[in-house]
Amino acid sequence: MADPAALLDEAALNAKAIPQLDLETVDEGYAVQETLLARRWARGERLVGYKMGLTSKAKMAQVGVNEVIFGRLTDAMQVPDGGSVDVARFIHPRVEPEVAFLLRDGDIVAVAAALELIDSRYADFKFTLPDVIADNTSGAAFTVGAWHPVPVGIDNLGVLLEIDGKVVQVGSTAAILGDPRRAWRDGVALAARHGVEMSDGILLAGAATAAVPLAPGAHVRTVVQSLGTASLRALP
Ligand code: OOG
Ligand code: MG
Repeated sequence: MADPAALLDEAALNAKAIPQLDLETVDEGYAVQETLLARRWARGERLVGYKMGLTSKAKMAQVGVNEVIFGRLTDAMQVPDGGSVDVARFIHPRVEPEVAFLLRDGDIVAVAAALELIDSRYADFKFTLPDVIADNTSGAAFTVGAWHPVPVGIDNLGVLLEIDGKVVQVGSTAAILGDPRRAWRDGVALAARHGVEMSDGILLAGAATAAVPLAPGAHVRTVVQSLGTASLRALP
């Protein structure tokens, strides 16, 4: 078989879906993710953080995979808050509301509302657990709102996702493993088991609601109670 990391990399670069790889194990998935990222570091991209995936029941149900996963965020994936993103670069982009942590030396130093744009490189957005891990957990782009000091409780904050001013998803940070800080703790442990130290940079805790298709021209905003907003516009 062709190098799975090369297939995934080219699928993303050409915005052209590929068939599922049918990798067999989680370890194999993370090994392919590592090789995929190595191709991006070689093109000059830089690591800016990490993302957790499938930390809520809504997300697990949407994609039919029931395990928490982690991926990497690069500088090329970051869109400034209120900025624009060319969705023609993606295959079948979806957007979801996130809570972002800023990590320094293994501690959380700030928190923000965020948006994640996911785009499975697999046809029909269908994959197994090892395959989605290999695909850097469908990561495509993200936007982080203004950083805030960490409020005392962040385990039950209301979350709204709006498209063109209309609310399309409603949830609570409680949906994220009961508390987004648990996504951080579990994420650090999971990453460590796979040889990755998740101690500095941005960490997306995983979406509290299902993801929504992102169409050209759409204006997307999330509001997280006490944490403010994050927004982006899909270019027409
Ligand atoms: C996998 C990525 C999941 C999240 O927030 O749960 C994720 C996918 O849904 O394609 O980013
Ligand atoms: Mg996500």
